[in-house]
Amino acid sequence: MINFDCLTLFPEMFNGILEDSILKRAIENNLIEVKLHNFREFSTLKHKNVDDSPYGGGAGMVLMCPPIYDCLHSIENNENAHKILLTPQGRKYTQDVAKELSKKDHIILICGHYEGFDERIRSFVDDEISVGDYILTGGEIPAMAIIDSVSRLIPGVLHNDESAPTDSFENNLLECPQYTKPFDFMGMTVPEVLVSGNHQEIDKWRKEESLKRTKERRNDLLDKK
Ligand code: 4G0
Repeated sequence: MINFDCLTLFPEMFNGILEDSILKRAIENNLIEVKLHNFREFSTLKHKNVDDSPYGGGAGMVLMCPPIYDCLHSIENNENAHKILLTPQGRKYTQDVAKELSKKDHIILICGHYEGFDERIRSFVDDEISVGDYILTGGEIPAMAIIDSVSRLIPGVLHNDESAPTDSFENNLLECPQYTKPFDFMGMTVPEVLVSGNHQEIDKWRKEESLKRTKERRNDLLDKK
């Protein structure tokens, strides 16, 4: 069981992934728990502001410390949780990071908006993560990417043939081409080896195609091997 707590100004944004069949079932089966906390509720200011203009001047707004600090400390056992700030300046998120996080039992995700956080917020957390080199309007989509990718690594979350260990990236290789019925689609047929029944040949073909595809598209992954 992993417990996710998510600090966000837009908790409704998470409805989609939490109502999706796989994560919904994981929640129902007590394999994960996701709690959303709107830190605006912790603002003590008259208009419930959570941001202000930057010291030193300049455009944009900066998320202030007090609402995030108080929201964080309202979470039971927050001192033992792995606390993550979602920021374009964080360490880059990969399948290896997902695996590392899947071993935690309590993860707190802090989603910011605006132009960024008051620098002192960084001292509240254990980790800063970026899901890639691009800017979003908030940290919610990165938080959802983490909740989804970590949850599917928890034993029992995936059923069927979607078993995680054979996935791409698990072995730093892209998957080989895959085919299903019909055998002939508008003249495009399935490689004969796949219908040969020779499992040794099939395994060999898949390994070669996987390597070929990784070389063509993601040579950087081969350096990691
Ligand atoms: C903090 C994460 C948060 C600072 C968050 C923006 C992309 C990512 C945010 C900023 C995010 C990512 C300085 C623009 C919210 N966008 N790549 N937006 N700045 O993980």
